[in-house]
Amino acid sequence: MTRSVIDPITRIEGHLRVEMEVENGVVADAWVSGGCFRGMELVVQNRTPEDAAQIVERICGVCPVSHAHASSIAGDKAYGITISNNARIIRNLLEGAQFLHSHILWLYNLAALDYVNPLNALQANVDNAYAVALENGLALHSDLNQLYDKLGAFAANGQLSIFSGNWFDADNGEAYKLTPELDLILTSHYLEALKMQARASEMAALLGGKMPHVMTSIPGGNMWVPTESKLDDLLAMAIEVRDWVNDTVLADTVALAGPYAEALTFGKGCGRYIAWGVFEGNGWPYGDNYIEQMKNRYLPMGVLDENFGVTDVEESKIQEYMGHSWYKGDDTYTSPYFTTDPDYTDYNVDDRYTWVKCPTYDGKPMEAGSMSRIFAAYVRGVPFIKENVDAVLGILGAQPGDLSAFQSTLGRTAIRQVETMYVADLMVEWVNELMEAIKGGDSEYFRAPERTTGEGSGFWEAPRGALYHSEKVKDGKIEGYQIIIPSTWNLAPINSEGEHGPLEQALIGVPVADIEKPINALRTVHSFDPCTACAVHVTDRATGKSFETVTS
Ligand code: NFE
Repeated sequence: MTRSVIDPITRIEGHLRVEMEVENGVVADAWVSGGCFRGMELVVQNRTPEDAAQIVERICGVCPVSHAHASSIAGDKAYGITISNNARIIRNLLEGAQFLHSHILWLYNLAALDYVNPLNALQANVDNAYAVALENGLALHSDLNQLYDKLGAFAANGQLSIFSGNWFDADNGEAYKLTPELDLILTSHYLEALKMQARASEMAALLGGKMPHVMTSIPGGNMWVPTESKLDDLLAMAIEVRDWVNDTVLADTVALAGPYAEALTFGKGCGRYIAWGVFEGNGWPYGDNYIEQMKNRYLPMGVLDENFGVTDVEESKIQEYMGHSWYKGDDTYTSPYFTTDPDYTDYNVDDRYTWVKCPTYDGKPMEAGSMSRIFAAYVRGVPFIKENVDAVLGILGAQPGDLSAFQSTLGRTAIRQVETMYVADLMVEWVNELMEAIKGGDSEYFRAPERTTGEGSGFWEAPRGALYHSEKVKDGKIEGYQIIIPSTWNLAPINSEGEHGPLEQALIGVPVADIEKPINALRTVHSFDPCTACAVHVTDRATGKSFETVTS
């Protein structure tokens, strides 16, 4: 038995450590530790819900829009507001722009370097690379000769910058397996992706005043007022990103499936999934029927069991357990009455080893994220998702409807591309929908509060998965606030029943040829697209301002 540790994990957001026990070349046990302590919920105490939506999005620079929206939905509910149809479309557009930014950035600029070695591209025959691209249906938007020369100059310079420190030199049979020609083609997409994620961000900035940390979505709707020229710009950018996405993301991921087929055999995780749903549907409004609203989202809500059976979310089944995290006590709290007293003790995997709390649903660990959303959408019969998921299953040699074929490290990586394509398509549809609504004379974007005392929970999705904000408001001021973040579900430690969290379970069974460079473990971590800046939050009971203290 040997220990293998990756600390810090790079090419993610935040501070994450993974410790594994390796036996006979396979991970036998694993512990995931979030090493960053924050305190965002405290900051919004005694402030207005409008302020809260602006403040809580500072949790993260990758998914601020999702936090603004989950907070705004909680505020809408506390204030008794149903937002206008225009505000619904604009929130969808703003959220969609951020999803595209995040998914493109994650695939190409964060995860791909586990599979693609840009320096190996220098061994390529450029003419052959063109032929390989044509044979495999891979997009050619860049001049590969120019890129080859540029890479040569870059390598000769000796300062490898972001390409240094990776495990490109690992020589253990499981490391980098692409031909130099494929490495060259995919490196061209890596560089194009830098522009495309920026373009998606530009859409968010246009709709939100700036990005990250947009300014326009607040309880009551959205403050962005479209003009003809802004809508034109938005449509042009949405089409540009959609066309690039449709050309690249899925074909590129499929190109990895041959050389890295082994990554389809490990990394399953806990096999249970939650999605709260995102992008409000066009049967608007749904009035007080929030469950119906969540089921009718473009990516609908769903809680999935081991057999992909879907049920509706019940808020009271969400709990958080503290016993393995650096907080006082071993209690389990039930939604929305969570509380937290931070209390750092030593890093000890037999006791407490992370700042990440342990959320469970019905007592079980649950995976959040793109795969959960796609599974929920597939089971609920969303046409685009069904069609494209079945097409990908065909490419993987699996039967239509066999969702279990995705339950692996590379499956999780591949299925996210269906979502990227779906959102890229929807962005164009929503711009057109907004234009039609305005042409039809609809100019309502914002509604004032119906009341100033109330409470509400915003169930929504960030790119990394199910996001929950809950608030209690009295006379227009926040008395209690709670957040559960997607990565908190995925990076959760062992629960009160001794069951490992989703990423920990995914790591167990991963082959490790070299404990110094456990690249399959890194691929598995990246397949979850973790963010520890998002994952760790506290409400300090000692101040008397936590949700639990107020309500009990
Ligand atoms: Ni910091 Fe976030 C997303 C949220 S995940 S990236 O997506 O919520 O922890």
